[in-house]
Amino acid sequence: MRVLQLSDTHLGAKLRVEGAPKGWSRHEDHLAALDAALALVDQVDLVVHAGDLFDSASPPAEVVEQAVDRLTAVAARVPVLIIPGNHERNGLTGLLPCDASGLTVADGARRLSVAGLTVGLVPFERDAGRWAHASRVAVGAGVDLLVHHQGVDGARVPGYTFRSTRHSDVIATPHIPEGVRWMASGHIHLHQCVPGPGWSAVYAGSTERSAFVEGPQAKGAVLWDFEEDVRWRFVPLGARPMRELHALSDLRGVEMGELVLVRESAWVQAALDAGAWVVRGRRLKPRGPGRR
Ligand SMILES: [Mn+2]
Repeated sequence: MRVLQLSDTHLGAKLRVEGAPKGWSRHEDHLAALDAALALVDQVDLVVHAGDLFDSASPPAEVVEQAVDRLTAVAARVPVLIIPGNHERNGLTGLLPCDASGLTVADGARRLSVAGLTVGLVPFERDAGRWAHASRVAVGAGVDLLVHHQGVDGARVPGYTFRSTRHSDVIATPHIPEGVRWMASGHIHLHQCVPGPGWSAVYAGSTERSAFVEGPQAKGAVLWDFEEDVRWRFVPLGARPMRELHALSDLRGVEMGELVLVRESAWVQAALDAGAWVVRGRRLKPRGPGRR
């Protein structure tokens, strides 16, 4: 059994950009990244989307329509399972068709057998205790794969490690039902595998960059293979390059259409001349003594 895992597609995300062709919207990049991930459907028996399909709880109608077109087209070929992330605080059943053949939209914890696998689905929860309760419902007598949208203890992003002791929505071993071995996780945009005692949480990461800090990160999806051994691998896919300008010399190697964060207005023209699409950032205030 082969499974395609993607998450954090953030359809409908907006960004104010100078230098891009008229009418261009950052949403096009997120849509292209979703399409690139879904193009892997030929290689799998099941698709799971681990949350944050949309960037907002009330995405524009045309964005919803584009998502529905794609998900229903894929679901006509192999089953598609999707859960809401923290960006979809009103759930997804009001936005996506729940009667479309092959598409399962789970706004609550669910356990189901599909494509020869038993899968648990747990939507994002603001509180790890609530997540623990929901995951027990989703796991029941056991699952091959638990799909969720949550930070797990030990997960990392640049300059930060998620800790359940610091944030009430971060889950750790005591929250994870016994017997759960593999988790297809969403929420954290940096692809990674977080190993725990007896379990592993595999984050596919976001399919497109949604912040400049994600500039150096590879973006893509995860392909799972459930045979006698369970194996997974990250498949890097295209994403628009992004960088932050700390000095004019950082413009070296900028690609045409690269998104460049510029905090010094005096540098904007040089960046545009280099082919960059410019995002203006606020100047950072110097941190002196006595300031925090
Ligand atoms: Mn999220």
